[in-house]
Amino acid sequence: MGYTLTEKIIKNHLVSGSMKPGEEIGIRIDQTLTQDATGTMAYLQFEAIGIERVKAELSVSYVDHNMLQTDYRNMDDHRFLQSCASKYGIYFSRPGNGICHQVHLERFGVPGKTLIGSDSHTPTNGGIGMLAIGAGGLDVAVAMAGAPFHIKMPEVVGVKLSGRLGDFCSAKDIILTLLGLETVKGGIGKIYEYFGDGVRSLTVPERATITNMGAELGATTSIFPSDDVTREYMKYQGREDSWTALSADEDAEYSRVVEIDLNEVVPMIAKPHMPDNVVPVSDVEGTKVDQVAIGSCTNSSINDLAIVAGVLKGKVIAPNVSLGVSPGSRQALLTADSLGILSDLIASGARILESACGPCIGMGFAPASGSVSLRTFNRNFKGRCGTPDAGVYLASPETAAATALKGYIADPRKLGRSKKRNLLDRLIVDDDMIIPPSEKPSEVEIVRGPNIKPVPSGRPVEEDFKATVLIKVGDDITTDHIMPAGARILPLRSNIPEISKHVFEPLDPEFYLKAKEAGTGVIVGGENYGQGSSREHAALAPMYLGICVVIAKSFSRIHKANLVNFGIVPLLFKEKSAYDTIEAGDKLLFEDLRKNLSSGKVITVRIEGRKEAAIETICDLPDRFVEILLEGGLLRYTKKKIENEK
Ligand code: MIC
Ligand code: SF4
Repeated sequence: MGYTLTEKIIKNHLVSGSMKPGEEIGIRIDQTLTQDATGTMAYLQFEAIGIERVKAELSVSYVDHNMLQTDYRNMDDHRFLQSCASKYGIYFSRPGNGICHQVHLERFGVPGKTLIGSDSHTPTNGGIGMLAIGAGGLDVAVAMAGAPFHIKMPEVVGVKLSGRLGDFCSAKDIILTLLGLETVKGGIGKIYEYFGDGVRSLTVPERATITNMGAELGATTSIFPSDDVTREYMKYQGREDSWTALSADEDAEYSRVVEIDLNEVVPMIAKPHMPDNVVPVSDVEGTKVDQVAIGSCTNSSINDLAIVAGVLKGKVIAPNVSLGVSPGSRQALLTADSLGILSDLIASGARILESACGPCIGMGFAPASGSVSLRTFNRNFKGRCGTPDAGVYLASPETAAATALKGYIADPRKLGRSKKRNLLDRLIVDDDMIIPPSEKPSEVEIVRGPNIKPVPSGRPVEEDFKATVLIKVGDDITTDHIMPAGARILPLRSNIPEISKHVFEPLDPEFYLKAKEAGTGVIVGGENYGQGSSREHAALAPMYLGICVVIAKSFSRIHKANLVNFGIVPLLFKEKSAYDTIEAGDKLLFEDLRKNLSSGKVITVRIEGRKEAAIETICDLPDRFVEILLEGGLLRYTKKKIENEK
C-alpha cells in the first residue's frame, strides 16, 4: 500500500514512535514561526531553557497582532522580540510586513518541510505542501531548542476535489461547505489531505484559504499536494529553487474520503457565533449589515483584494456600511497599489487598515453595539470582534464585496460575470522589512519593558488534594472565552499576573476573585473544551490562579497540550453522563492522583458531602505527557532533560 502525502512527510521526519493513528510520534521540526501575541512568552521560555541560538533550520518572529500602540506596552513587546530575534538567530518580520501565515507562505514556506508555529492558523502553509502545525508557545520554544515535536499520529482524511468553481464561488465557500459537513469538532485527531482533479484549478492563495480554515475543523493540519501551480507561485516569489513536486501515491489509503464537486459549491456563510454554523448565502440574503471587513490570514491575498476592487470599482459602498480592508501582507499592499486596486478600493469608500490581524482579533474596527458585521475571516466567536453583542458572519471576498455594495447580505452570483483575476505574476517581492539575525549575537542586548514579567512556572501534580469546581461550562468553549483577547487585554500577554485577572471574563466576570479566594480549583468542561486559538495563556493564566485539573468530555488538541505543558491535568469523563453529576461549587477529592496518572488507570474523583457521587475519569495521555505533568510542566521537564544530557 502506498503512502499519503502526510505520511511521506512524517516518515521523513520521524524521530520516535510509529505511524499508527493514535500513537504518539516525535517529528523533527525544520521551521518555526511565532507571532508577537504568543511570541513574548515563547522567547521568555526559550531563554529559560538556556540555549544560545535556535537549532531549527529556520525560525521567524512576526509582529502582526498587537499593533495598536495606545501606550508603551505593545511597542515594548515589539522591541523585546526584535532583540531576541537578533540575538538568538531568528528572522524578524517587522510590524507592517504582514500577517505571519501570509508572509511565511510568500517568503519562507517550503514544500515537504515541517513547520510549527505558535498560532493555530499555522496550517495555512499546508497550501504549498508543508506539514504545518499550530502549537503553544512553549512547544515552539522547545522546537527552537532543537527538540522534536510530539503529537498523536493523526488519521489522514482525504478530501477529493473534482470539477471547477463557478462564477463568484470561491475557496472560502469550499472550506465553509466542509465545515458545515464536519463541524468544529470533526477534525480532532485528523489531518485533511486534498487531492483529485479539482486541486489543479485552485491557486496557492485559494489552497491556503482552505488549509488556514482547516483549523476551525479542529484538525491537526490540512495539506495540498505541491504541483505545477505551487511551482509557479514559488517562481513568482523568486523561490522556485525551493520547490519540489509532492503528492500522495496512487494507491494511498485514507481513513475516509470526503468528496466535493466544485461545480456544486455555492456561496456559503457562517452565521453567528460559530464557524460551522454554515448555510448557503441565499438563506440569509437581505439581512441588513452594518460593517464589512476584508482581510485576516484567511482571505487577504492580492487576488482577494482584486475581487473586491473588481466588484466595487466605479461604485460607492452602501451608506449604512462601513468597509475595512486589511491586506494580508506588505507584498499584497504594494502590489495592490501598483495595480490601481488600492485606489479603486479607496474611491469606493473602503477604509484601508494596516497589514495585520486587526479587526479579526478585536484590535480596532469593532462593530457598533448589537450590529451585524460580515467578515472574510475565520472565526466569529461571540465577542471576539470587540463588541459583545455584535453578530459576525463569515463569508468569501465575493460575498463581502456584494454585501458592502448593497448594504445587506447579498448573493454575489447576482452581480453578473465574475471579475476574478490571477495577479500572482504581478507580485512585488521585497524583503526590506525582514531583518536577518545578528552575526554578532554576543553584542546584542535583550531589551525588556516594565510590562514584560517572568513566566510563572508550573507545579508538579500533587498526590492527594481537595479542590473546588470554580466554573462549569458547556460544549465548544473557545480559548476566547477562557482567555479573551482584544485591544484591552492583548497588551497584557507578557504579564501573566495582570492578564490572569481576565480569565473567563466573558462567562463569569467574578471568576478571578473566586479563584483568588479558593487558591486552587478545578474547571469542568463539555465537548471540545479549549477549541480555537493556540494561546497558551488560556492554560498559563488559569495555572497561575491555582487551577490544577480540568475535567471535560473532550479537549481540543492544542489546548490539551498547553494544559499539560503548564502542569494542569486534563481528565476525561469516563461516561459523558457523569458531567451532569458535578456542579460549580462542588468540592472534589482527589486521591493517589500521581500514582494513577502514571499507571493510566481509571481515576475516581469523589465529591465532598455526597458519598454516592464518585465520578470516574480517565487520563488518556501518552507516557511522555504524564512525565511532563509529574515534573510540573514542559519547561521543567526540558531543562532537566538538557541538564541530564550534559
Ligand atoms: C487567533 O486567531 O485567535 C490568534 C489570536 O491568532 C491566536 C493566537 C493568539 O491568541 O495569540 C491563534 O489562533 O492561535
Ligand atoms: Fe491573526 Fe486572525 Fe489570523 Fe489569528 S486568525 S493569525 S488573529 S488574522
